[in-house]
Amino acid sequence: MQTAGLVVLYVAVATLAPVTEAQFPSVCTTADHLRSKECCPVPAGRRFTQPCGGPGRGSCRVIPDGTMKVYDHKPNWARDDRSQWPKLFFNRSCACEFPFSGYDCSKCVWGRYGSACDVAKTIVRKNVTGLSSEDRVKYQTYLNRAKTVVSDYAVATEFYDTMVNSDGINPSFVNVSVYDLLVWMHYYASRETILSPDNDICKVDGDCVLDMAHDAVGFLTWHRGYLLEMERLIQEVNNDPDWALPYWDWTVSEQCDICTNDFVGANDDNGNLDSGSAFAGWEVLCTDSEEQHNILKPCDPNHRRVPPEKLKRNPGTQDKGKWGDSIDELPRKEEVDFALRFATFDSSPFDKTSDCVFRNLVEGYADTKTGKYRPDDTGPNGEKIPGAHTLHNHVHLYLNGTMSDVPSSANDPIFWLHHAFIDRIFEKWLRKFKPAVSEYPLDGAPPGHNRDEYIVPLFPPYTHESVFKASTDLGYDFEGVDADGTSDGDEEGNTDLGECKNGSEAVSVVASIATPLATISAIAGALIIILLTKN
Ligand SMILES: *[C@@H]1O[C@H](CO)[C@@H](O)[C@H](O)[C@H]1NC(C)=O
Ligand SMILES: *[C@@H]1O[C@H](CO)[C@@H](O)[C@H](O)[C@H]1NC(C)=O
Ligand SMILES: *[C@@H]1O[C@H](CO)[C@@H](O)[C@H](O)[C@H]1NC(C)=O
Ligand SMILES: *[C@@H]1O[C@H](CO)[C@@H](O)[C@H](O)[C@H]1NC(C)=O
Ligand SMILES: [Cu+2]
Repeated sequence: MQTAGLVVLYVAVATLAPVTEAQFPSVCTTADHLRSKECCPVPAGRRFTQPCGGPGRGSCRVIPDGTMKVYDHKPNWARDDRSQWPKLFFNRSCACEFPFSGYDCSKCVWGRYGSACDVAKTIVRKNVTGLSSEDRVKYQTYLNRAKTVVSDYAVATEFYDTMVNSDGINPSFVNVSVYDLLVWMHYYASRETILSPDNDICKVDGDCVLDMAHDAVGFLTWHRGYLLEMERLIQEVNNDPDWALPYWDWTVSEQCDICTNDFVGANDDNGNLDSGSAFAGWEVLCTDSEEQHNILKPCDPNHRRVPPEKLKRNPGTQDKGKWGDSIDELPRKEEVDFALRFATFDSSPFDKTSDCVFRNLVEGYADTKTGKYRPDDTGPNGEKIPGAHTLHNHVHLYLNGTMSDVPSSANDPIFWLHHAFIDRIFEKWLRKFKPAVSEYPLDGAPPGHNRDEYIVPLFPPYTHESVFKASTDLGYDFEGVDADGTSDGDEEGNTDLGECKNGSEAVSVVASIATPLATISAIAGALIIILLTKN
């Protein structure tokens, strides 16, 4: 009886959640598919008989090259499964005709809905402060459902060369819940360790981890694509195509005003979520630990700790000596306004050391008084002087818990609300400066961050360039942002750029070429984020 009940429940849940987006569709994770390198499923439903739906919907094609950059100077590069994403695994996928999309062309492009994708709709991301209690509860129940409903994407738990080698083909994929899929994706992009940090190569050049989502120019576009996927998944799992991700304006309060049980949850002095809060029972995965980083494998989402590892959050309690005097309070609106004065999106070397550019200010390695990158320093008496941990990074650290380990931070449901606000700041910048696409570097950025490289690990693949445009072209808008990027309460006329002149001391971003120095700083950047998040 009990078994039958479970089966019925599973079927019901599976019907509720027909499709999801991300690593590889489960149907493509068989030995045959890995052998042929083709992932072109026939969409479900009687009317479809051909891969990708056939004429009028989509066809199977060779995946166009991203820039196909080869980072030969990085010894691990050839062994990184994400290099030339996704072509190590698959070189053919569905090309869908407008307005269709998805791995089998059964979905719609951003901004289109309905079974024929003929309903155009712009959803609006709203300020959490103004949400009705009904919408707050929705956030809790919708994410909780995603935490249990099984995704139709499976994730890899081994490196490719362990699965496909001279011994044959042994697919190593596992099914995961929709929410855990998202956590896995963020982790995979940020930190796929190929060699142990103790390995000699790592000791020599520090090149063990390449972050394809942070610490470089792709930070804003990577997270934009990721949030779009998340929003769509939550809509689908909950059968609510009108749902939009809310944003948390953390500048309105010095302390976390949404860390209460009627939203993301209160916590005790040890950083444990209140047992009466909506996410108190959640187990975290892919967290920073010996097992995950030294076993030389991608994160296995089914690897659980005993006792279970739960979400942690302890806002405002972070060590000031380590992170700076302002770390016990949230960033201020003046800092956001300062970043938004910078017309230059990014500059060579397009990483965490870039001075006087919008992206590095928002991401949080540049000082929001001077505009310049500021690393940790040592004072005259050997004391540590914390570097800049501003805006985006500041909020992650301030929350002091799961959110402070950046690679696994998407475990915490507050992640999405924080990043929706970061995306809103990005949107204000896009509407204010209306950049040409050439403002985004074609070359010279760290691996995975260049304009026409694919956003790892989204599948089917799409590029950074494809989301470097107004959100209204991607089917969503923000409450309170008008067409030229202004909103209520914006300062007028202030042109203070700290130590940066004319918006930038930077060279033009167009077609810059990576210098050896850039490479070194990219490596240093990757290392520093590990140190930063490992504490
Ligand atoms: C795709 O991969 C298959 C299997 O390895 C190979 O036979 C084929 O030549 C590849 N096609 C392209 C266009 O790279
Ligand atoms: C969000 O709402 C709060 C409270 O009404 C307000 O103070 C704040 O300015 C709003 N933020 C944005 C970005 O509109
Ligand atoms: C994942 O679930 C699908 C659908 O139930 C199933 O066909 C597939 O074999 C599962 N994959 C793995 C790796 O368990
Ligand atoms: C919070 O910050 C303190 C001081 O840096 C640290 O000791 C503690 O481990 C952090 N984490 C949590 C969950 O409180
Ligand atoms: Cu991130």
